[in-house]
Amino acid sequence: MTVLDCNGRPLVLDSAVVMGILNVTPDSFSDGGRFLDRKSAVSRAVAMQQAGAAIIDVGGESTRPGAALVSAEEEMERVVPVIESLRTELDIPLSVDTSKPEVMAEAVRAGAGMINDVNALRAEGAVELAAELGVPLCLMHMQGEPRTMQKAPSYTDVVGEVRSFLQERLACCREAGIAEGKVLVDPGFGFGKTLAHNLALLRNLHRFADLGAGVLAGISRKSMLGALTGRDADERLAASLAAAVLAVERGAVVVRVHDVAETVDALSIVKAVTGSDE
Ligand code: 7PJ
Repeated sequence: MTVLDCNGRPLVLDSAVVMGILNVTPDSFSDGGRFLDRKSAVSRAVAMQQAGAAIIDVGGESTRPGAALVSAEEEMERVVPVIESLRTELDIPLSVDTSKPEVMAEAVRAGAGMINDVNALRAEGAVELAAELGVPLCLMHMQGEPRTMQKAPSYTDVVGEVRSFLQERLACCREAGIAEGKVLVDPGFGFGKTLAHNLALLRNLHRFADLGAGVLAGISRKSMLGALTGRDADERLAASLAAAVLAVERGAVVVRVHDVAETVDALSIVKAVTGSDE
């Protein structure tokens, strides 16, 4: 049995699980900032738990292409009170989607049980801090930075390069004393990638499974699905479910999604057919 101890709450990864996305940003593209207010953030998270989410990912910094930078203070004001409330209202673990060490520290103090960093702990002091905080981590690959990453993504071998990057970040964590079993890796769909890059990564996702870390995939409602279907973000449910199923078939153990109930249903079919719990 694979269990991550997320600040006292277990995340069981014997079969693929759903991470529900809770954006607490005023400009987040998929919920338009409607959940900024703490009470509605909490009720949305409770609904995601009831729908079968195994963990809720709380993010206060929009990382969509071209998004404005947010100060650590502003980000903390957005996420810390929400994490404090969720810690008492929910039973499942919480993760914090941040790249800033100050936010990581405050969020874990407030009850977050995982650090999900789209920058893979490359900020000054982040690896050492993560080792000290002791919670599980998700290391994501990104080429460039959110403001400019979609301008000219370029790779000669996208799968090999993303894999090497994650391997290097895992080694860095190991050297800092972080147990390998505590770390998830994520190729970072849409973060400095063209449609062709994203498709190559999804097609070859099984190649990340042998890095010695669980694989997390975040494809829900992303623009790669819009490019393939011609649909706006709020009409990408079917495409998101197909992507989640394909990712889990290729070894993903966590899928980060907006539509929790639907994804849980889809994954129950994958589990029944592939026997991924055996
Ligand atoms: C991801 C994320 C992702 C991980 C975002 C969005 C953009 N964290 N945070 N993986 N994406 N680990 O949800 O569209 O793909 S924010």
